[in-house]
Amino acid sequence: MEPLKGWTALITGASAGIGEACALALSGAGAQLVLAGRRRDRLEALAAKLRTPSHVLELDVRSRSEVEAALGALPAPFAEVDILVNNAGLGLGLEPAQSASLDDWEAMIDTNCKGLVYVARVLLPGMVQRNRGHVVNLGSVAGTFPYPGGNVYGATKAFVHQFSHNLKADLVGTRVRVTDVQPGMVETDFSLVRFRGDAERARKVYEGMQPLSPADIADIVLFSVTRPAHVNINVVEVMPADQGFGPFNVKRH
Ligand code: NDP
Ligand code: 8X3
Repeated sequence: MEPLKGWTALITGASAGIGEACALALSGAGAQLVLAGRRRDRLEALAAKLRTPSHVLELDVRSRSEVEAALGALPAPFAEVDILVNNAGLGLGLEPAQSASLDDWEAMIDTNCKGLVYVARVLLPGMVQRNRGHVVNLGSVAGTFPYPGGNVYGATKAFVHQFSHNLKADLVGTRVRVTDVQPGMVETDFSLVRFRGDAERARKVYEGMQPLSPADIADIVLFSVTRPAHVNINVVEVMPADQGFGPFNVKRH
């Protein structure tokens, strides 16, 4: 069965992790794809594995001019994007706010917030005009639950949550849907990026527990976009069975 046959999906951050898994899942369901990210070689390798047509788009979502130019000039067969998986994002560092790098904070805001809205803003008019579309934003449990060192990363994901709800408010009455998927721990390159290539530190994040896999998240994205047109899944919060909520931290004197 190919429930997404005739649909075009654009995935940001398709070169790794959750984005790559979403590409495999949506292509498996029949969608043709625009695969966006900075690492062209990885996008091309993924394109070669897909069973549906795809278009590789080398794109840094932090650049508003690049996003506007690239998405405004998609080749005709891919120009009408029905599904946006707004997934490109990153966490950088885990230092407390008073010593964290302001450059890292800016990179997270530029990617997770500004990049996400640039892409959405360019694609939304076409979706509304055609009265057909779905924006899936990758939030995080970090947008709801604080943890030490989560400071700006968590704040960017709180932004994603509220932006998703406000998008939904604007789109009421159209057949353009919005879903905020908020995962807990998923084993990808996320921690490797967060710890600047320190593979041992990244490995330890998932040690002795079973994290979610990128395919688990892709499954949720596929489920969300294949509901009947009148059904909008607003938010999905998902954690590994092995993850829970931290207690309040109290400093006793
Ligand atoms: P990965 O590091 O494996 O993948 C991140 C993807 O984002 C890569 O494809 C990368 O592509 C892309 N990306 C990063 N910066 C940019 C940019 N400036 N322009 C374009 N693409 C960019 O991490 P995940 O798959 O885990 O992360 C995907 C999303 O899921 C993120 O938004 C993350 O915050 C979120 N998330 C992850 C969780 C986890 O535990 N892993 C939990 C909750 C949410 P390239 O480098 O080629 O540009
Ligand atoms: C990424 C998961 O828990 O490291 O969003 O913030 S976490």
